[in-house]
Amino acid sequence: MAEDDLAGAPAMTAGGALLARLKAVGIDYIFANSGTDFPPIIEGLAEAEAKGIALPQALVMPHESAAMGMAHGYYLATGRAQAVMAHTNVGLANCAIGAINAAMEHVPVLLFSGRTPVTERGRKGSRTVPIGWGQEMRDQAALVREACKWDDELRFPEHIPQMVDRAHAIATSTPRGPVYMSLPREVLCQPCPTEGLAAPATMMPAIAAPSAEAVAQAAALLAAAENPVIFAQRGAGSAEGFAALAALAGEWGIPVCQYWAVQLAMATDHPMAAPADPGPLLEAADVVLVLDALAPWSPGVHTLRPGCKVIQLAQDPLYQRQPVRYFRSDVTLAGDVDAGLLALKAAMDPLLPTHRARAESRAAVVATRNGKARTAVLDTARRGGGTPMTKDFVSLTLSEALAGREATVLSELGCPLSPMTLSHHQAWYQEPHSGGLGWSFPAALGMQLARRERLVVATMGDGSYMFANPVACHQIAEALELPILVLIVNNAEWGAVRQSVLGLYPDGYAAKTNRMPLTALSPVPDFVKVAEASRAYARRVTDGAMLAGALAGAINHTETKRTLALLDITVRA
Ligand SMILES: Cc1ncc(C[n+]2csc(CCOP(=O)(O)OP(=O)(O)O)c2C)c(N)n1
Ligand SMILES: [Mg+2]
Repeated sequence: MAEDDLAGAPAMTAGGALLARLKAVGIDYIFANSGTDFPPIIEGLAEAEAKGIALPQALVMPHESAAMGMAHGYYLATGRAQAVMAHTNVGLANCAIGAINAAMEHVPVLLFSGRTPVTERGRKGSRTVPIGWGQEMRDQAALVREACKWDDELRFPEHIPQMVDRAHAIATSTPRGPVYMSLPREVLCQPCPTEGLAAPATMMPAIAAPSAEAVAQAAALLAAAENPVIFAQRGAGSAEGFAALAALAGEWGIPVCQYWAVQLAMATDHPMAAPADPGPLLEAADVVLVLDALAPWSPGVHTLRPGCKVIQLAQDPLYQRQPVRYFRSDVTLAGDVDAGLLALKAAMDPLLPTHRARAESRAAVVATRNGKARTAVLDTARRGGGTPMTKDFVSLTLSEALAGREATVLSELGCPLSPMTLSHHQAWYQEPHSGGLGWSFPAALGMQLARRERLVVATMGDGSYMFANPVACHQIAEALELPILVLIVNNAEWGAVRQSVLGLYPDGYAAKTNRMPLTALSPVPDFVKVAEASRAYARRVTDGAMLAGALAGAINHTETKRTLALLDITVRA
């Protein structure tokens, strides 16, 4: 549109137009932490309200890490990308860990932050206060560029519809991930034509799918294998993918190893669900199917048999953003895991009659082996119920408390997966492999926002709870009435860091100290009081014998009183 064409056309503040366009492409929520760059956005919200223009719901986020975590959780629950808006460079810096986590997990997020005014005077929105100079950056997008698929700056208000369309289409194209757009204050203050703002998106995402030939090649390899194995880390993509994997593995007698899983690909009590240790499986494997696994095993410890063929299926099966990742891939299938699994199953089904005898005898052997291993895991977990408890005991007891409910459990150094009995594709989420801690509390809030009827349980270490900016998260839970259940598995330390020291220096000086340097968190804060500061239900549990009752009480609270419940559970270091 030429400048002349804009004159006289119906218009609104560009800040409001941006929000209106976000609504049109399907954004439900804007998780926002505002600042002096926001007047045109806030004015736009009010203007749209006054003019009856549909906008996404804008929610106040007292910390940007919560905004990113909630957008992440909301996407995991719904498959719908959301928007985060932050204040200039400083707010964006607080979004960086969330962007790194989102990129790792292929979670699309439309990330925006203001740009300090470009002009010192003479324009609406020009600099007025010293931060106008103080927040200037030579390359603001660089703060998140490594994590983002695309970034650009809004230069003219009339670019808003096409830029939003492009941002959304790129974020939601495979491999999905965050995108970033910077918003200079003067541009947001300008009028933007309203015509077409509510029109459907002009750009559709590109969704990759493997070729039929590649799928047939993978199917032939798996069907002919003596000892096939499946590794899965990021789930099976959807309920359909989950069901397809359960059927495929069951019919063909293929063990499924969920080593360091961040999402559930197979019910933990499925006969083909193997122990999480890749070692014994790889010793025998002649064909391996890797389902969206960044590091399906640890090459320093586990080795493939000579001649073993590897098939990798994922949105980005070669993980192209990672400089170093040398897992072989003889057949590389790029696309969504659920669609890929359905295609693979369809290609393998006709081959089954020829191979049925071998598949059935293998299934019997694998099921017996897995059953024994699972019984041992559950027995060990059951024995961990003293004072203090083990994490495995907490996990088993939580799982028993959730029986019969379609709950979602998150774990960030919280409850381990193996002692749980979980059976649907949205039953389990662990912190992203990027490891930016402080993720599970806000991600659970985002999931609860999307699925208000579901029981969402965020389990996390005491360290992870503190990384989450818990005061901000409790404020959000109360303000938005999000009745999640939070379990802090509290060992008063950064146990993972201590374990890592013991792993590298098992007989070293640090191993012999009473209190290992840089790992202790005592004196631990009174987390019950932190939760109570936002009027949540909160209890401490120190004795394993009391845990089942405490969980029942907390779950009952979330279901009847509909506010957050927190249990601070003392576990062994
Ligand atoms: C933002 C961030 N800072 C630091 C780390 C390093 N780190 C990894 S695990 C861990 C300890 C987590 O402690 P906690 O949640 O209490 O679980 P625990 O290890 O005690 O089981 C730390 C500090 C990280 N992953 N992310
Ligand atoms: Mg800890």
